[in-house]
Amino acid sequence: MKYTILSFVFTLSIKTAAAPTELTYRILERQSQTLDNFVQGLEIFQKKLYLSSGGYGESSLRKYDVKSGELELEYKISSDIFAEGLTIFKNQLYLLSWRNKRAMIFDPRNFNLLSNFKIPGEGWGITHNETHLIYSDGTDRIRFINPTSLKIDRILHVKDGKRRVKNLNELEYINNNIWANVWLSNRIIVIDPQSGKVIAFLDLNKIVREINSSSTSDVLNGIALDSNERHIWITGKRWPWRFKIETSEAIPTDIKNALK
Ligand SMILES: [Ca+2]
Repeated sequence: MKYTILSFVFTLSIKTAAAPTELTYRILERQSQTLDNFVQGLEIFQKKLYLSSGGYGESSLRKYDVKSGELELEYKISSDIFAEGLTIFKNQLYLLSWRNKRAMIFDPRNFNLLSNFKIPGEGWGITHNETHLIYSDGTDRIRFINPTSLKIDRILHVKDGKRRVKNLNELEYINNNIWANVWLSNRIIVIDPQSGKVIAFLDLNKIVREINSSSTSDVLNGIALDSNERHIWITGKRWPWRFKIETSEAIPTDIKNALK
């Protein structure tokens, strides 16, 4: 009897403290990428791939055709700005700066600079859901910006179990969750946007090892959802390739609910 109770308690604690689910993937396609792409932001909008490249004096916005992979448009960012993540929301392109405490708004068609607004600290990665711009600052914090007032409505702290996950970098909103690169990690994590819990992850160690063995590339960074919910482009800073991958099924709702 005692054993039964203990074993029940043990099973329950395992369930409530369940580890994030590992997603699997397969590579569908690879496209070559020039090594001057110091990738900070990656997003697909209307069959074009938008990429922001960082560095002082070398930051730029680039637009590639998704199908052919050809560069169609480039805009050089002012040399005092280190460009970070980007996202396109309601036909406006938002670009973060790393340490200027500013985000810029561009017309994605021609990269005309429309305006800018203040952010409280560093900018790293940015994405959006249907109502908010969502960005990271290199800590465990993810902020939700109201796109009308440009004020911060909510701050989420990201945790894997009890551990805070810092260095959150490039982001992508996929299937009602926030996918994030973690700076210096070969994993992409999947975050529940209500609780901040890491509910799944994708281990890209194999791709990173292949890249590192053939070039002097930097870390994994860049996630862009293609038109299909399970087709995702991933890349890294100064990587010679970007990869289109297909991930395993979206996380089942019962697992997601059990983790809340
Ligand atoms: Ca992205």
